[in-house]
Amino acid sequence: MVIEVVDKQSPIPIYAQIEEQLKSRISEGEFLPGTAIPSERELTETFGVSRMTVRQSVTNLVNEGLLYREKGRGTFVAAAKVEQPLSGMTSFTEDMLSRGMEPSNELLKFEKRKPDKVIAEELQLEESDEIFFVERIRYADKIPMAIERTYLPVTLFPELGREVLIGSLYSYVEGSAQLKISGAVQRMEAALAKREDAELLHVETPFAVLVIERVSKLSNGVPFEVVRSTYRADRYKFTSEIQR
Ligand code: 16G
Repeated sequence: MVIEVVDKQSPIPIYAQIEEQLKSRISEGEFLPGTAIPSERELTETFGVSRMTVRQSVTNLVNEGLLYREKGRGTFVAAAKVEQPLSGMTSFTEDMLSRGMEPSNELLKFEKRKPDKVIAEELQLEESDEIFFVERIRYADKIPMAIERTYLPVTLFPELGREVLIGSLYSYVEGSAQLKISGAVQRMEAALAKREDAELLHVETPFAVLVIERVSKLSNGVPFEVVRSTYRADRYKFTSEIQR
């Protein structure tokens, strides 16, 4: 095994030096996603430091999302996060395909119902109108990435069926339904996953998520969907280009 050195005279704290070394071993591919890093005891020996120091370094990397712990099994290297630009209006299917990942969906609910007040307002409907409520778990390479709850006016998509929702909603809207999507307003906030959502995403609570709400419009200005998406914060980061 490589004997790692820490410089005890350096102004950089020892735990930070260990963090850096572990990070570069991850980025150089020595520790691959899904594989275990050496145990705390082994790291204590290789670095010649206290267990407390090693634990501090590992905890910082866990908090950064580079490593994850599994009870009784050890500490593992996390897969790199999906980096999602916030500029274009893309669909989940497009996003994953463009990264060479395989998208798939689990359709949990597909129901016709009356909208509540907020959804009715956002979709510019009456509370007596009907909407489709769709709940899907969205996977990339079979890993659950997000839970998506979508509200769609029935009048716009009278033919909508389960087979569509197992694939891409946007290709249906722009394909068979022959409608033109023009843009959306989005809000994003950080939250802790609700117990139900944590279970669906196969993660342990407390678990950080990013919640995005999107209200999307057609080219004629008519809102066609309200979507609330709960993304795993350990799998996603969002980027935006800004100008001054
Ligand atoms: C994205 C959109 C969502 C849209 C879905 C369609 C965000 C925050 N949300 O998840 O609004 O309904 O894509 O995806 O980006 P699909 O065409 O793959 O079904």
